[in-house]
Amino acid sequence: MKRILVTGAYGQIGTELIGVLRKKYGGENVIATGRKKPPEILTKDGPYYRLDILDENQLHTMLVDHDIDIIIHNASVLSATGERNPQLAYRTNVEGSYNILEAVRILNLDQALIPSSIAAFGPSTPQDNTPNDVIMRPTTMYGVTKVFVELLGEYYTKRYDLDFRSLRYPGVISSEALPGGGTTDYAVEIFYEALKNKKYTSFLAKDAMLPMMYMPDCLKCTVDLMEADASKLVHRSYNITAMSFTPEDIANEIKKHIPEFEIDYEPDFRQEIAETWPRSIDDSVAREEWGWTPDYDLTSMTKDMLEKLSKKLGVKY
Ligand code: AKB
Repeated sequence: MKRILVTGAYGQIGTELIGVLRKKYGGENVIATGRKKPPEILTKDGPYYRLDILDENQLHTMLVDHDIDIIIHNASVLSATGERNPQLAYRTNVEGSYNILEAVRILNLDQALIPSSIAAFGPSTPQDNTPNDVIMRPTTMYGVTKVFVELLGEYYTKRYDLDFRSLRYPGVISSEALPGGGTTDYAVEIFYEALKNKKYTSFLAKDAMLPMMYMPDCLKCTVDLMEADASKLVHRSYNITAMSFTPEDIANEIKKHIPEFEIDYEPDFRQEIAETWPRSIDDSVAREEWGWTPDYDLTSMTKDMLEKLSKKLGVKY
């Protein structure tokens, strides 16, 4: 059985990914790590350790002591926080990912899966149905660090035969842990506000269309890429998507369940970030090379989100 270490385990994706991996690989074989005190969900079925990815000695010791085969490196500063604090984003995303790749190389581990993002694209990228292989000149610090991670990982694959894999996550919608510091976070906040207050003020404009995905699909593509047969992978960094919508589209979908829900718009600096990203992306390369297909669209995601969140918040609609 493979032993997997996940960084940033208490984040939006990590929190749910740990549960899925522990079910498949066994609690003791999935090591959750992060810098904060973990929520109970991360400690009940397996180990959680404090880990600072900028501390190379601590990182190497942990990988050796726990006999790790695969690292999923989720710790990352996202787009909005990255614009507020570019230096922090640089250190965490660039130096952190470099430390991970070096550790995998030196210790000869089986695989490093380091997520990228639609933020790796920029204003000169075609914004509709953006292809997998295309010009990438992002204008945010987060985007710059993600292009770096993709290129460095691919360099390590070519130069050292290291098994690097990456997914360009779109905005991820989920009901368990909240996202933190991203431009697509509105698509989660809107559900909490719709259930609690029947009203939401969007920090993106009404027509800001972005690629998105529901958490079950995000977990599926992450595990599927990790488990994909290496001989089938022609690429190493993959576009991945399930749907594209605007704040107005999702508000209209929510209104089908909560007719009195209202939305207004006060775009802030995150709107400028969104305008540099694709409106929709073409994930046919992931579909061809390792069989990716999403299960949820806007309608099924909205229904499921409202059901799950209303139970969690104890609010009827
Ligand atoms: C963000 O909005 O920064 C992230 C992302 C798309 O990578 N959710």
